[in-house]
Amino acid sequence: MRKKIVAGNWKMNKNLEEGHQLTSEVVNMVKDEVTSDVQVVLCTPFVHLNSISKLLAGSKNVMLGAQNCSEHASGAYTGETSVSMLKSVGTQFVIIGHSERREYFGETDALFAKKVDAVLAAGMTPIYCCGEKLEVREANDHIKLVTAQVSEALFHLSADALQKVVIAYEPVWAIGTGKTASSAQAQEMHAEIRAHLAGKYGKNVAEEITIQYGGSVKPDNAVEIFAQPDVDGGLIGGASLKSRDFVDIVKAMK
Ligand code: G2H
Repeated sequence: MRKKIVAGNWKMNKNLEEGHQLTSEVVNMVKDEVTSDVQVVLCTPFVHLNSISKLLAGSKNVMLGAQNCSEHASGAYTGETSVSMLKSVGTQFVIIGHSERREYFGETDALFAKKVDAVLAAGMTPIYCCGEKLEVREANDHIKLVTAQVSEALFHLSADALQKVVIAYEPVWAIGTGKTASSAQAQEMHAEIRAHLAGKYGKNVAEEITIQYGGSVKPDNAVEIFAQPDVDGGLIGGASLKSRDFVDIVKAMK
């Protein structure tokens, strides 16, 4: 049985005090209300990780994630954050390949492959994001593009290593726009990604990989999206900034 994981991606939001408050609310609500075995991850800004890690210490199923990392181990890389730094403050997950990193910071699949290696070598879980822009979907090239993103960043891994990776499918046209993929569009792409993994690693390995959906997930659309057989959780941006909305989304993952 693959793991169900709902992760909040706070992006560049919340100062430290606000982040502590949001974390405490989420931890308490999850403890009181979440009965399923879903794992919850809070991907906070770097500067909050150390102190939020302490707030999560007593929580069984709320874990800590970062939103990026350097591909380098250490050294003269001004402004960068290494995987060992992240690990040393209790980080368990690292988002890699988010479309905002692709679009605004020029990051490529070749770079993501290195970052995935660094995260795995440090003993953390990469959440590797893939997804197409609107013009790619309109040209009906979305499956080709997304499966290529998966191959280029992940297919150098051994089967053992791949099984430690989480994939997040996030159609770019649905990110922060209020538009979501329909549950059928999400299911179609998740099944295509899983078939692509199976083609390289075999069906048994592919069946073990958690594939999250991301892109304007809200409490009122989460139930239908999460009910799809190949959707194993969500990567939640805007709606993760309010504890009530985020925990309602977590509860939609059965
Ligand atoms: C996609 C998602 C979180 P939102 O970027 O990764 O954000 O839910 O705001 O569309």
